[in-house]
Amino acid sequence: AEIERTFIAIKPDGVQRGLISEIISRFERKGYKLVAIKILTPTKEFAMLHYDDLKERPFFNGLCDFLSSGPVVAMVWEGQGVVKYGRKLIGATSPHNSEPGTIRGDLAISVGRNIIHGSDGPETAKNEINLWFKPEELVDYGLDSEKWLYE
Ligand code: DAT
Ligand code: MG
Repeated sequence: AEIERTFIAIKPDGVQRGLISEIISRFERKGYKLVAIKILTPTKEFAMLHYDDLKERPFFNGLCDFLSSGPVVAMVWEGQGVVKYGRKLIGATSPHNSEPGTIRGDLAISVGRNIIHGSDGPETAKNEINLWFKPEELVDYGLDSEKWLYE
């Protein structure tokens, strides 16, 4: 697997519920590297851009109202296979179906309050990183732990 980057966001419910450090620690302990992070309240227009693929869905308006209702922690995480495996750490979209051990399985109940977003594929990841971050906000650096994480 290649070293790649994915966009992860802690939604307003995750922030309000005090789950920022819990969520960050799951990615960090796995071995992924945090290369960008900020906290902001997105505008509704920005939320609509982020969820543009879902604009025909009946829950789109409520979803965009929700994402723009308070602070969101926006992040970029890097590592081998992080796009796909990040989705595994997060769990199924509906917490009713998310396995225990996943972020949503352990920490959420309702689909509309599922606390975290993660890019669903490599192309989406690139687009979402470009939407949420300027290139200079992404930090290139090495971790000494990498030699213990990768053969
Ligand atoms: P995911 O966040 O797992 O990528 P998605 O991209 O299909 O899921 O949908 C984006 C968000 O929209 C999801 O995290 C929660 C909300 N959502 C999805 N399906 C929903 C539904 N049936 N009812 C209400 N909200 C829904
Ligand atoms: Mg999605």
